[in-house]
Amino acid sequence: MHLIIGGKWSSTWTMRGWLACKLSGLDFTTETLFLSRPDSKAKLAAISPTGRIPLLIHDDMRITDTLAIAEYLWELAPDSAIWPADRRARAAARMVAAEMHGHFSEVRAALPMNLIKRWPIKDGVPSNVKLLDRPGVRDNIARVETIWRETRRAWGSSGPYLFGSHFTFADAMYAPMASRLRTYSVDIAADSQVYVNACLDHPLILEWIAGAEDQAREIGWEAVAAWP
Ligand SMILES: N[C@@H](CCC(=O)N[C@@H](CS)C(=O)NCC(=O)O)C(=O)O
Repeated sequence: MHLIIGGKWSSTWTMRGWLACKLSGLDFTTETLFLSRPDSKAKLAAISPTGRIPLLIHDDMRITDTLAIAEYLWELAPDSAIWPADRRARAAARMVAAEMHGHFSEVRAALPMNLIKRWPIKDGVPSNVKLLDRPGVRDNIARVETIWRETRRAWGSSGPYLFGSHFTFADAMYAPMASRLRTYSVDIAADSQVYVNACLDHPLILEWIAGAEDQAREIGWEAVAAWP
C-alpha cells in the first residue's frame, strides 16, 4: 500500500490519511508531493482522480478522500483502532468525523495549520484577535469544543481521547484543529485544553510533527514558520 502525502507542517488532510494508515496497523509506504511547487498541479492531475491528496494506492485501487481511505482501511483491518469496537460508539465516531470533514470552513480559512509556527503574543496581548474575530470563526471553535465535551462525556470515560483509552480516527480528524488552537494561542475551556494536550501528545502525532520539523530544517525553518 502506498500513500501520497503533502508537506507535513501544513497538510491537514494528508496528516489524517497518514494517521488512518497508521491506525490500521497495515504496512504502507509514503511519498511526498509538495503542493506549492510549479509542477504540483500537473503531478496531482496525473496521479489522483480528484486532483487531491491524500491518495492511497492499493493494487489497482486509487482512493482519495480521507474518510473513504479510513473506511477502506477499516474494511481491511476491522479489528484495528480506526473506529471504536462498539457499534454505537462507532456510529458516534463516524458522525463527529463526518462533521469535521464537511464543516468548519471559516476556521480552516482563518487559522491555517502550521505545525512549525507559534503565533506571536506581544506584551501579553494575543495578536490573533483579528483572525479570531473573522465571521464564523468563534462559532466554529465553540462547536468544536461542544463536540469534544459531549463526545467525551458520552464515550470517553476510559481515557483521554474522544472515545476513551484508544486514539481513533475521530481523534485523527480533530488533531489538525487541536494544533490550530495551540498554534494561534486560542483561549479555550479547561476541558478542551486537556483534550488538545492529550491529542497532540499522542505518539503518532508526535511522530508526524517530528517529520514536519525535519522538513522545516531541510527547507528552511524560518520560511516554513512564516507560512502562509
Ligand atoms: N475532502 C478531501 C480534501 C483533500 C484536500 O483538499 N487535500 C488538499 C491537500 S491537504 C489538496 O489536495 N489540495 C490540492 C491543491 O491544493 O491543489 C479529503 O478528505 O481528503
